Amino acid sequence: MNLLVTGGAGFIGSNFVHHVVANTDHTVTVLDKMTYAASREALAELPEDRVTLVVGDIAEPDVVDPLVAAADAVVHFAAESHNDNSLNDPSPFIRTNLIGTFTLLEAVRKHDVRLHHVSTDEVYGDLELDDPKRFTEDTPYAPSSPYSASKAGSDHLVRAWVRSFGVRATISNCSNNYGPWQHIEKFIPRQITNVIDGIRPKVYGDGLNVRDWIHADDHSSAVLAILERGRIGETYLIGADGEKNNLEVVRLILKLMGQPEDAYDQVTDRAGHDRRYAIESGKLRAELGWSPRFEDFESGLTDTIAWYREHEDWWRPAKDATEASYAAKGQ
Ligand code: NAD
Ligand code: TDX
Repeated sequence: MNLLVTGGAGFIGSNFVHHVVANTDHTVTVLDKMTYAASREALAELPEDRVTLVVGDIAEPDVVDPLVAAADAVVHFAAESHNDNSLNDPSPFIRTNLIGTFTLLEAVRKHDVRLHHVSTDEVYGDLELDDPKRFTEDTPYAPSSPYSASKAGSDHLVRAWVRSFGVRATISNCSNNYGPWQHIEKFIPRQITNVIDGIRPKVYGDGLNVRDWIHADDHSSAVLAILERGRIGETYLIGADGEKNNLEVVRLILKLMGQPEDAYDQVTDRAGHDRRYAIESGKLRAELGWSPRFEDFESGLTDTIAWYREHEDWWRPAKDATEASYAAKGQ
């Protein structure tokens, strides 16, 4: 197959491209706007006869249409992805996540091309800390932020194009990813690079918010399984039973980096901050036989810390501006 992978120069998209090259015979065309979140380095060393990068915007029909026409399947990762940025300025989230997904849907509809839409557990809103329930494919949508509302809207568009136009699509909603190549605006790489720089980690509010962590390699293997064996029109939740609160994560980062575990600051909370995410991934595991490879968070985090220590050249240019933007909000 020739796969069109949108957002393939981002954190998870680039991981997926490596996964496809290593585990299949497919060729890949990456369509990526190369925003601040993209990196060419993440796609370096891939075989040129298997992977081609096209720089362009998924919200431009003239860019999208011929690429979709030439593809056997589209895997749609491209998005504005950071909640804090969506609170500062929602407009790029509306354009990319909603208009961009609409533009892709019209192209796959016209050319009858299979689509897999990559989404997030944040579309379901949040859970109480003591709620025994986890999110399932049947949980009602209740997004909190402009980012999660735009992703929820994109999911609804995909579902409507499946039902009304017979588009051959699947959807996945995954929990929080960690691993190499994640932009340092995000929680885990922000704190690792802070510690490297001698800055105390910054935890929002009381730090008791829970995220359900999964390694990006496991997200990629799940997306490939759904693309190859998922039932058309279905949604699959992806998660690896990795619930941890933010204080636990920060304390572990500090410990693994040889610092006192209480050497962090508590800072201004995020507006509308979701309390807890938790994924029940039984459908994916039972139907498609998927299971995560990284079940030990501490060892995955140890590798991730080593990776950021070894790739300072990659993240350093973004560090000062990222921290200045947080500092302006007391974070
Ligand atoms: P990222 O911000 O690291 O990468 C996004 C990529 O999309 C970048 O390469 C960027 O240049 C590209 N892009 C942005 N706007 C574009 C446009 N208009 N046209 C073409 N390309 C564009 O994001 P990520 O963390 O890798 O997330 C990828 C996908 O996975 C997103 O759809 C996100 O909602 C979803 N997701 C992420 C997580 C997570 O924990 N990071 C969890 C669940 C789901
Ligand atoms: O400096 C920080 N301090 C802090 O306490 C940052 C950047 C974050 N946090 C908290 C907020 C969250 O409770 O850490 C948690 C994780 O924050 P993010 O890394 O911003 O992730 P989150 O908002 O949970 O969203 C992520 O997972 C779902 C991804 O960014 C989304 O793209 C994905 O859809």
